[in-house]
Amino acid sequence: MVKPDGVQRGLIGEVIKRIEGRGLKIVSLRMNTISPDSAKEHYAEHAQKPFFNSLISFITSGPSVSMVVEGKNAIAVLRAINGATNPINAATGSIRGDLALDTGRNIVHASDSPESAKREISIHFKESEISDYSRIDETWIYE
Ligand code: IDP
Ligand code: MG
Repeated sequence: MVKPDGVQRGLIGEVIKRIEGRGLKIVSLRMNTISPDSAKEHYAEHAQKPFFNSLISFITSGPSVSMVVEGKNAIAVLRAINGATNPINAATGSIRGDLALDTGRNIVHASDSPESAKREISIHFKESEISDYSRIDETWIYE
């Protein structure tokens, strides 16, 4: 997900470029302003954290771009593309390491396990909105 700060800062293309360039496949994509109910469901694991209310108001404050991304080790690779949660710890070369300074404005979200990916995808997308296709360069990305 490109969070509202990423959209406002004109970084949608920058995020997508890094995902596509790595060889990961975008199989669904949408811009919308997430509803408070969906946001609370999405971030349910953080409901007891002190930053929960500000996180929910931030993530629902304007349009964000949600994607479903597939590929070999997609979760680990995408989280490395994003970088550590706190940008101060994010490697240079990652999105957060190159473009962010504050944990509460860290531009992107990515699921942290296959189970959370399944759960989060079901909050943001219908099955019929996910495309099943091959990229023409797959034989040059995968051995
Ligand atoms: P992640 O986005 O790297 O998976 P999580 O620990 O799952 O990180 O936290 C979800 C989001 O909540 C973070 O991306 C960040 O926007 C926000 N967040 C996490 N910890 C803090 C904090 O200590 N202060 C403010 N916001 C936080
Ligand atoms: Mg997380």
